[in-house]
Amino acid sequence: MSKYITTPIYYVNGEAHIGHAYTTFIADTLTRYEKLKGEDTYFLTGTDEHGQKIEESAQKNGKPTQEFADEISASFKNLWDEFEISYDQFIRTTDEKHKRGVQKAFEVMYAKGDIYKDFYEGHYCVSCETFFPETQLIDGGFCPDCGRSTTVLKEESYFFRLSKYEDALLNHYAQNPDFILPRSRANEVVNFVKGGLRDLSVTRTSFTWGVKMPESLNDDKHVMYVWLDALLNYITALGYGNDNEKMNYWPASTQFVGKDILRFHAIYWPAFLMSLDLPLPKTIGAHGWWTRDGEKMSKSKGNVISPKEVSDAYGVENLRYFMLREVPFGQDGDFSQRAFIDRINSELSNDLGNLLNRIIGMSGKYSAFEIDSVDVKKFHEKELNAMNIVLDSLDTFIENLQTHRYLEELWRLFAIGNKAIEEHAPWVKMKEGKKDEALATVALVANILAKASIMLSPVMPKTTNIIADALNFTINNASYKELILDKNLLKVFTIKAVPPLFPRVEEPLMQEAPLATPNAQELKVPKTAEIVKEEKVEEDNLIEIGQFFATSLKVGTIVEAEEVPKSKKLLRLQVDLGEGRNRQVLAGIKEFYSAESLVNTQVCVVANLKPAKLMGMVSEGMLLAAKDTEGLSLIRPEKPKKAGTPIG
Ligand code: ME8
Repeated sequence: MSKYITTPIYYVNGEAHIGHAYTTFIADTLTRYEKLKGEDTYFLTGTDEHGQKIEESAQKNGKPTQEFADEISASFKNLWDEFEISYDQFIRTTDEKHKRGVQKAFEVMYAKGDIYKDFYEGHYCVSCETFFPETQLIDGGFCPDCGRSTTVLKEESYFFRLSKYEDALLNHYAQNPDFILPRSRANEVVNFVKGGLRDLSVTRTSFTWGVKMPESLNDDKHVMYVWLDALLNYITALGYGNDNEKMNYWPASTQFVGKDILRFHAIYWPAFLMSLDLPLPKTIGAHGWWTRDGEKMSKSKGNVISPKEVSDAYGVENLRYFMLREVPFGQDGDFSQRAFIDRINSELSNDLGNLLNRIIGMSGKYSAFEIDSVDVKKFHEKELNAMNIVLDSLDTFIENLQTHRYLEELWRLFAIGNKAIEEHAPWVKMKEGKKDEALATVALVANILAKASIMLSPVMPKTTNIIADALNFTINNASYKELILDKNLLKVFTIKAVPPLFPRVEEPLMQEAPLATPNAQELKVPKTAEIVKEEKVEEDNLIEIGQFFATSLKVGTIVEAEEVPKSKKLLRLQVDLGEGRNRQVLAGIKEFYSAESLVNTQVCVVANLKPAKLMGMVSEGMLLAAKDTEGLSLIRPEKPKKAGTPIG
């Protein structure tokens, strides 16, 4: 059976960060693994380019929307090309073929009676491109997913009869326990559906940057809801609604998503497919988040790490290994250079790199680099059995998407090799005149390395090719069959020396980038280059008085203040802005002010910032402060003013 593997299509509102790289690395690894096994595999990735969020990002950047989308989409594609991601297709939702496919799907659902026209009134979060019922809003107005403020929209809209598919979905989850992996994530989806599904608004009239309605509906006031448009990419890429050329790959075998978009993929997507009478994907694999100081890394928060920067410093294959090994699939992980360096030094350099160097060295001394497996079975049956048990166990781990367990088990092979060398001490055997035994140990380890490199190749394709080259074989489906499935040993060959594959890393190779969350950004001491850049921006970019007044500055009285546990920088303040309720403001000023000293003092607050979440808490404003080399000082009114007094 053929395999079809997908990543989410990434929004073009900012460049890729390591969260996107992670999803793409896992999908690439699984694709390479399936291809190694000889499966006919198709791998799709791409970019999601419609919707209000993209329109707004383009405006902010002063570019026409399509031009902006072209640039960011190309930056994703170029990065994946530089990383040698083995995708078969890079889809863009602005591709004409995709748009036609979406229109076709809309027509099919409409003809079936699954789409109807009505009115929608609700709270809409532009950042998440989602409506939320009032009961789900935080403090009556803020988005439950991202904490930003929502806007009330009343629109004529087409609706998809999601409610109709409630039972069918529940049935599908019950009968297909691997539909959502890890299985622990399935409960939240099941509970959400059991809570009742409302029909889904699938068109918008408030903006125009989207796929147009099918001509047959003759209703060009509407454009498609971005999630309907985006989800359908997985079939339009295969020619749905056009030539159906690659529809033989459908249903997908594994669709990778971050847990943030599991609901869309495990509820809406299968319901759309049922409506189109298409089979459902076998598995939706939902991984956790890469965080920074405990917060999800995201383009809109600006706290991201660039995959290019990391790969330039540490190498892309080391990065792939680290990301897949460090975090159990489905769980969150904090990106730490320390942890990364530890894994490079101990697992890659010591366990793998040194083992290879040791046998190259020994075979050079004992047998002029010739390696012969002829006596391996005789002297190392125990090790061969242990090795085969490990090799046989690996498939289950990767098929269950447990990449960390896969690599952990794979590393047992190197432990078997290292232990065999210690126990059998070939240098002693040589002195005792037992050359055949010494050479058998060296050959055992060469075989372990060969088999391990085949299985490691989906994660580290280039590095393992170098190892295979040293061991005089090629990693491909034929060698997979020969050495892994048939459990054969290497034929006689001459081993080659290799350049150091994993140089030890003594100290961090990247400067720890400053956190760019709103508060921290405000408080950051600019480096000289930044000052120059900012001054230049000021010169080139004078603002109108109206732009200044777009910022609502107010006097606030701090009513309560406390430290945020586990945060070096943050204080949590309750600030009275004369609104009848206090605002919670998280301010990065802990190093400069004690919580007690702030209570009952006045500050200047930016009062109309979109709320942001810091360390899981909503912050609804920002304090003005000045910082130089001597420290930070809050900006306060010269004389006390009534809370809420406007500044300007
Ligand atoms: O959601 N940690 O696009 P997007 C791990 N266009 N993975 C992360 C991550 C993080 N901190 N941040 C992002 C969209 N990702 C939609 C998808 S699909 C039909 C439409 C990864 O650019 C993760 O895979 O916000 C997440 O699901 C995806 O990027 C979201 O990318």
